[in-house]
Amino acid sequence: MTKPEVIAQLVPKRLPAPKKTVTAFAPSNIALCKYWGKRDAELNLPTAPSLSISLGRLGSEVTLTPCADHDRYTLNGRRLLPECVFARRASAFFDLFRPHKQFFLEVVARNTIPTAAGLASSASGFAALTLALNDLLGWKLDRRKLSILARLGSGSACRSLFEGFVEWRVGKAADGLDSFAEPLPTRWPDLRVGLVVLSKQEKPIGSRDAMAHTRATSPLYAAWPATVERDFAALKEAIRRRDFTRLGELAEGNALAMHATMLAARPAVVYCLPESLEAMQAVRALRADGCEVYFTMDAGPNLKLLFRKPDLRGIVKRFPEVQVVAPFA
Ligand code: 2P0
Repeated sequence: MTKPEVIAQLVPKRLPAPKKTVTAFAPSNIALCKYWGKRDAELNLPTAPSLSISLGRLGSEVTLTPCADHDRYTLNGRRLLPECVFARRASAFFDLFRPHKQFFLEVVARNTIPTAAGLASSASGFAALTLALNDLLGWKLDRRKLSILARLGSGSACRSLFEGFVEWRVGKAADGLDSFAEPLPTRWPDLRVGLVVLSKQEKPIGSRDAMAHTRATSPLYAAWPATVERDFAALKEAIRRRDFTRLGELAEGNALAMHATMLAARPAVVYCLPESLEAMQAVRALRADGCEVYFTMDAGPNLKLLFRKPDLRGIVKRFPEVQVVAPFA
């Protein structure tokens, strides 16, 4: 199944004239139960479900304006070269939807989450682009369908269409029409996410390639889908019951299990730096001291902390640079 075949089932054929300019925003999301491995690389269909939390006002804002000759990109006030990864991937995404061959877009994007720190993923960017295209081209699609389209740009983008806790259904259909994200009903006002930036170095390998390499070569990968299924069900239950200890233990365990699959890949994929391990130990020491905090970590060396509002002071003392997000504020 190809992307155009899926899109033909979702996007209306008769559309109004495109608007002159539109702006859309989508939040970043942090997975508590990770997406790591695809059953279909063309459609970004996952091998297992995942569950994330969206970061409120931290994310990507994009303005799209039709223009002549070629696509143009500005990110945080700087022009991007058309060869850079984001520009190439975004233009390939636009290719799927251009009303005619000479239809190009001027993209002005602003990330409100630190890009240089490797915290901005493609998720909020592709979610915002999808929302903007829906408005610009007059598709009038609901969020579930937009979630499916955003997934074609980047898997984790399907979760950035929603606020709060979000699950991404694994689905089983070959066309992926049953693999979309949807929000969970639980709100948790005193939950906090802390972003701890430990390195601004470029990562050794992008998550798309690292994921495929892990799946293809890691002897530990065989255990991963079943681990995720269990963690996913338990996390949903912990969220429903607002059991923070269980949520933290599951999220931390799931992140470490994902990194274990990568460490066993041949050659290994190592995102951890000495600073990452030191921060993990610090989190555990805080916990032993009665400050209940957990970490999760994605395809990069930085940590994301999970804690509740009353523990903020202890965390800021140990991690003075932490950027704190209140996802339900
Ligand atoms: C996640 N990550 O669940 C996991 C945890 C990274 C580590 O989703 O190839 O950029 O575009 O579908 O979505 C990063 O993968 O990959 C990711 P593609 P994506 O957040």
